[in-house]
Amino acid sequence: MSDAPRFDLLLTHARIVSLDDPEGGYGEIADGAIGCRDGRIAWLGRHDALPAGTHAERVLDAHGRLLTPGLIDCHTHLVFGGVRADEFEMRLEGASYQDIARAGGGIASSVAATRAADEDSLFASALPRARSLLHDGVTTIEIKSGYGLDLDSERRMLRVARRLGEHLGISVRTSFLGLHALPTEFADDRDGYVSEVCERMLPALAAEGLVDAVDAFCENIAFSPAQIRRLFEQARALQLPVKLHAEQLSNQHGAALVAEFDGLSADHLEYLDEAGVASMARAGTVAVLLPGAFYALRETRRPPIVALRDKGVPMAVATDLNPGTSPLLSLRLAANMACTLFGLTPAEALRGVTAHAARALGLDDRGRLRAGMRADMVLWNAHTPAELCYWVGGNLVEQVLVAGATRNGY
Ligand code: DI6
Ligand code: FE
Repeated sequence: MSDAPRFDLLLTHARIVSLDDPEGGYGEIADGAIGCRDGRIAWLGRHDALPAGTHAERVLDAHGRLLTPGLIDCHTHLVFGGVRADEFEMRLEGASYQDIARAGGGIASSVAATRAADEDSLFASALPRARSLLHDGVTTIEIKSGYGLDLDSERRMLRVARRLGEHLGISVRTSFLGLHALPTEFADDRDGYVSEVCERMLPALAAEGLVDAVDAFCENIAFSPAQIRRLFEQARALQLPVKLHAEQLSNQHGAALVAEFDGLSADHLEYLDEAGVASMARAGTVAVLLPGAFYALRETRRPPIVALRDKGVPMAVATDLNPGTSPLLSLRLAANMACTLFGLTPAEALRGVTAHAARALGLDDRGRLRAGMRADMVLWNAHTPAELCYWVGGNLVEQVLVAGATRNGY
């Protein structure tokens, strides 16, 4: 009996939705079991195929409930000072996002509030936002900088992001978004700010281990493809992966640029054209769909879902949680919106918040349930996978496991 498996945790009688299906289906096992050892999935299969003599330190009976990979929010800006509900009111009265940005509001107002906040107060304000995501079964969160726009303030944001991960016992991946907006002290010198970001801020923050990826905002109210190319060249020299806010408000051909640098993802994409889709398909760059921003800005132009699907571009879905364009605190609601507003199927939306979100972060150890993967899993008070996209709001989570352990942080 010496080769009978021994597990730290054995989940029994689960309706497993592995999302590990090359055809793009749910990858379901109706009455499944999963054995975990040392934080990883050691065995997965039909319950009645469990090897004889299996021993487990702890057994959790799922009673037929749905089990999925932990959700992954691969695009957030959840660390910031202040709130911008006033801009919500202005937009309801007819002002556009661009009008507000040009008048000195928008990102600039979050920059002022973020610069004024010390590390502890930034942490305290971000914590409940991160917890909201956790309540939806999120086990990995990407967090961007980009409201500091000077070295010390960007560092403070990234340190807070790391601290949130440690405090909550989840994975946090950081993206440096220095080229998010132009800080007032460089108002007449956009290229000077690009140099500051490329030559000083990025190398310093990367050397401190605070940067997992490099992002930028490619837009006529932000930075041009030529400026972003300089940043991406620096990222390449530092061996850091890149991603990009691309084609959100207009077509700047940002998706082709990030694909040229073998980028992890191009995000937003409402104004993406056929050539951009083709570049992403060639490079394997993930399309990160952000229906929260589409909804909040009352955008009418949708990302080209049919073309992305036809060309086999993997589609992820994220909250874009930020104070301006997407004050959205639920990834499951983002998945619902991706179906209702963009026309994804529930299977696509679920892959979008798991397997494809992992890929958008360059992580190959999570997002699907299979032997060898991290044991990040959610047990839901739901019986069919489509339900996870169908309910609008509410709390469907029964239990969350991070690396095989019940998550702390509530
Ligand atoms: N696109 C967005 O939707 C957010 N950033 C970006 O590049 C908006 C950020 C904000 O308005 O604070
Ligand atoms: Fe964003």
